[in-house]
Amino acid sequence: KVLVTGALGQIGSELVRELAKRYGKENIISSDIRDDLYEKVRPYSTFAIADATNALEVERLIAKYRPDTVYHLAAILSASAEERPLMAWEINMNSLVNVLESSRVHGCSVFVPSSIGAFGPTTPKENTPQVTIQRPTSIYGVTKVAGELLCDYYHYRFGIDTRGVRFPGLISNDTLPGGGTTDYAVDIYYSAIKEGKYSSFLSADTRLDMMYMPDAINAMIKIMEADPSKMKNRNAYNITAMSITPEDIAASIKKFMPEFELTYHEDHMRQAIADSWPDSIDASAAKEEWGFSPEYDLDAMTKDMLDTISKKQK
Ligand code: VAH
Repeated sequence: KVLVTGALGQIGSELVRELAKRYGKENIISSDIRDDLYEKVRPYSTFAIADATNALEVERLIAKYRPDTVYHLAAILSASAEERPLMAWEINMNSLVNVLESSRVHGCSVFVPSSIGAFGPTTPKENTPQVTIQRPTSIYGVTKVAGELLCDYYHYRFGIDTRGVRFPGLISNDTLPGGGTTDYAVDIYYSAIKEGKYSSFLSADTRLDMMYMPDAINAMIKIMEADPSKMKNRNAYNITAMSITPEDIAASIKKFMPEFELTYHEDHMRQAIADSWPDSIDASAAKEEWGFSPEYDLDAMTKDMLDTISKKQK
């Protein structure tokens, strides 16, 4: 059995669907603090409303359904976190402690996502190593580094099977992201279809690691099925599929929509967050230790995004 917290979010809704396909919907439990997007997961799982920051609700959920694996996706993303730093710390950290504690008691394996946001301005920006300086300047990054360390601690101190990856920006067409710095890379495709143009809140030369959601979902399942004896890094594997700028995405969209126009209106807060992150990270450890291999490059992602969104708009 698998439990997904934050199941109605950008990653969760697609992960639940893929898990049901592979393991059977009767083995999937999805939870979120609200149920307004419940329809997204209803056909693929048993849904339960739960506030992951409430220890008793998390314990009740895990004690009732006894999952073997928990994918803990409930969290506040970087831009929203920067607006409400203390709330973001409480949500991201208290929910993680609750999931780790109940998983310790019930012996669950735990997947916890970190992010390229776990790096800061003093981290090497090009080909960022798996093990390097991590002094993030966003509260989101602080919660990601603290999360990586807490997951390592639960593994070494209590023997809990904790695993995780550092996600790049994730691009998807099922559920919109909320409050992320890389959300421009999702919005641009919807706007291209709707209006034939887009105004980016990150500047033209802002280079960031990105990945198409199907590759992220495959990586999340692959790492939890991997042979743990080969895993040296465990909780924070760098993974990425491409290192791109808004200009790169616009050039790719123009191959399918030649009239597409990209303009800019900088959002200083999200620009400052993006500028503190690496330009490109080194994913060789994930490739060597558990066979990570993304399939979508920029043009393949662009084609699939534009096709899927235009079908949804009809
Ligand atoms: C965010 N999409 O923008 C998330 C992610 C690397 C970016 O952590 O906050």
